[in-house]
Order: sequence, then C-alpha cells, then structure tokens
Amino acid sequence: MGRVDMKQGESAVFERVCAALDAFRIEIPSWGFANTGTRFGKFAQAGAATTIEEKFADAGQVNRLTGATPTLALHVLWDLPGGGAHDVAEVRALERRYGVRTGSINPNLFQDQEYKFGSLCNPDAAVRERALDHVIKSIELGQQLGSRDVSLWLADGSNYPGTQSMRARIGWLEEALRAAHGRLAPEQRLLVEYKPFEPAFYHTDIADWGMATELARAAGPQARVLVDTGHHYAGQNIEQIVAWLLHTGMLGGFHFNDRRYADDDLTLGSIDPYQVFRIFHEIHAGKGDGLEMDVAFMIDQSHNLKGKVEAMVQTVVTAQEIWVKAALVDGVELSRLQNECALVEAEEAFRGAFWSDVRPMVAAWREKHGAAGDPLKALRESGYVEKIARERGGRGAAVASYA
Ligand code: RM4
Ligand code: MN
Ligand code: MN
Repeated sequence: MGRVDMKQGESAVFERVCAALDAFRIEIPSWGFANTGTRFGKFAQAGAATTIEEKFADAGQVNRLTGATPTLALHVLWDLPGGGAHDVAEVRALERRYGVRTGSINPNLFQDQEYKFGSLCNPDAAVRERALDHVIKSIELGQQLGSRDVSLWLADGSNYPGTQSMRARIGWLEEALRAAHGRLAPEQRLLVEYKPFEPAFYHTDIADWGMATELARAAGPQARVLVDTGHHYAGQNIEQIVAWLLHTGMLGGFHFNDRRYADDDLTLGSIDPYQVFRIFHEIHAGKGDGLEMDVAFMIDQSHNLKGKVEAMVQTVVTAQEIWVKAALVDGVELSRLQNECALVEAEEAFRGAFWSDVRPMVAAWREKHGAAGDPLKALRESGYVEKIARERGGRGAAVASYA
C-alpha cells in the first residue's frame, strides 16, 4: 500500500471510530462515588461522596474528562432519602451546576426491615403494597426529573427449599409489575433486572433473562429486560442472551461491570475484555442489520479499594475503547464469511478487530470533543482527587450504600 492509500485507509478508519464514539453514551451510577464495602466491612475513602451534590460533582468530572457520561443513575433511598418528591428542585439545580442530567431511577426494595421476606413477592400483602407504592413513587420521580428509565432490581428470594411458594410469588410479582407499568408515562420504560443469587441463596424471584423477559412481557409494552453483566453464572454465554433479547425486541439496557466469581462489580473489562467486545459486537451487528433498538448503557460498579473517581474514569475509557474495537468489525465481510462457513477467516476478521490498538484514535476523538486525550492523567494533574479528599475528609463512613 502506498503512503497516500495508507493515509486514506487510516482516515476512513478514524471516521468509523468517530461515528461509533459520537453515538456512544454510558450512564454512571451515583453509588459508584459513595463508600461501599463487602458484607465483612467498609473501607472508607476520604474523597468518597456523602451527598447527592458531591455525587453530581464527581459525575461532572468524569463527563468532562471522557465526554461520554452525560447522565447519572440515582438510587432512590441512598440519594434521595426522603423518597424524592421534595428533592426535585435541588436535583434540577445540581444537573445545571455540574452539567450532568439524572439518568435511570433505581427504587430501593431491599434495605428496609419489612423486606426481610421479600418486597413485591412478599407473602404479606401489606408489604407488597408498600413496595409497589415505592416503585410508583420512583416512577413519578422519574416523570418530575424527566428521566426515562425506572430500573428495577429485587433482592427477593428465599434461602431454604420448601419455605416459600415460588409459583405464588410469580403471581404476586406479575400483578405488581402490571400495576407499576400502568403508572408509566408514555415515554417512560420499566427495566427488569435479573440476578441468579445473592442475597437469596436458594431461589431468587427474578433469576435469569427468561424470567425477566416473561415478567417484562406480563408487565406491559413499555417494559424491557436489563442485563447486568455480573449477574450470570460463570461460563454463561452473555452475548447469546443479548442476541436473543435483540431478536425479541426485549433488550432495554445493560449494567456493565466485570466479574471473576459472582456479582463482583469489578472494573469493566478487567477480567474478560473479549466478552465485553462480543457483547458490543452483537449491538453493532444488530444495528448493521437494521434492527430497531433502544438500549441504555449503564455502569453498575462500586469500588471498594480503588479510588472512586479514577475507577469510573478508567471504566468509561475502557468502555469507549472496546466499543470502538467492536465497531471495527467489518459486518458485511463477516456475514459473507459466516455464510460460507469460512471458520478461520471469520474468526480472524472478528478477533482481528479486538486486537487492534484503537487507543490513539479514541484519545483523538476525546480531544476533538473538548474532553481529555488521557483522562486518567488529566484527572491526576487536575488535583481533583486530592481536593475532594481534603474537603470531604472521610465523612462518608456513615452513608447508606452497600454493606
Ligand atoms: C444489585 C444490582 C442492582 C444494584 C444493586 C445495588 O446487585 O446490580 O442493579 O442497584 O446491586
Ligand atoms: Mn445492576
Ligand atoms: Mn449487581
């Protein structure tokens, strides 16, 4: 290839990279900035966010550095302890101040004592009603904040065989989801998240994508499935689940994180970046095939040991890089090879994109958009982490979140 051809080739690739990144937004979670821990304890960080304002401030930093995170997911009781209503004006002001909008609203159906035996699946009708009421309030909060997705994760389940009627609980859950769905505004969506185990260790009421799909269908036309990448048994083929949910039009969004053993909430791509690539490829391929899709990308990570803002920046950068790698698969060529069953050629075309080093181009895109070429370095140089550690000074130890 001559020099000119190479340049042309490179700029064509850069155009594809830019188109892919222009379309890529990923939501970050407020709980990723607060102190968290394991069930054995919490290690408090001086710079951890203790108020909703501090969470918006941190989210604003991540967005400024990466150019990809314009929304912040809120967890109702952790961020809006009063349950919402009176906090709307404050949240709106924070959105303006930090240049980040409210993203998905996450009801909290697991931390109150009443939920010991479940929330929407509790055998006690009064508890179910209370839980439903909280979901409805979260839906209304979403309306007031102009946020589209209400993202539902239940800790419901049981720990010992024979102690609960799994079937009765399905019925109660369907009923509640239908009632909640009835309260959605036309533009809102209800996302149903699944998880195989934890905190329940015998049965979980929404344990996998099949159950989540059935429940979302029963709820109504604005309900979809949310795939949290950490919520699968080891070895499960997540991209195949994604392919099914795309095929059936039931994919609503993702909670991204990585895992080695269970729901570890590790940094995206830190254990298995190829899996993230395979998942992203399904999305790109679906788009290439003209599938109608509306998929919310969200991060669900809460770091116990890493610095929170650094970890979030690192995650978003990783997401941008792997998203771009997957965008570089030549879809037309790949389908030709697939149809010919040219296995080695197809696999090479696929994994060739995975192995290409896109980092300089992703950095160039960020620079072009007023973000940082090297966001981690820029974060370090900004002194932001030291500043919040000084200002917040470890107040976060007592704040509600995991553990
Ligand atoms: C769960 C699940 C939910 C998250 C809670 C805090 O494992 O991933 O999405 O909101 O944790
Ligand atoms: Mn999740
Ligand atoms: Mn989880």
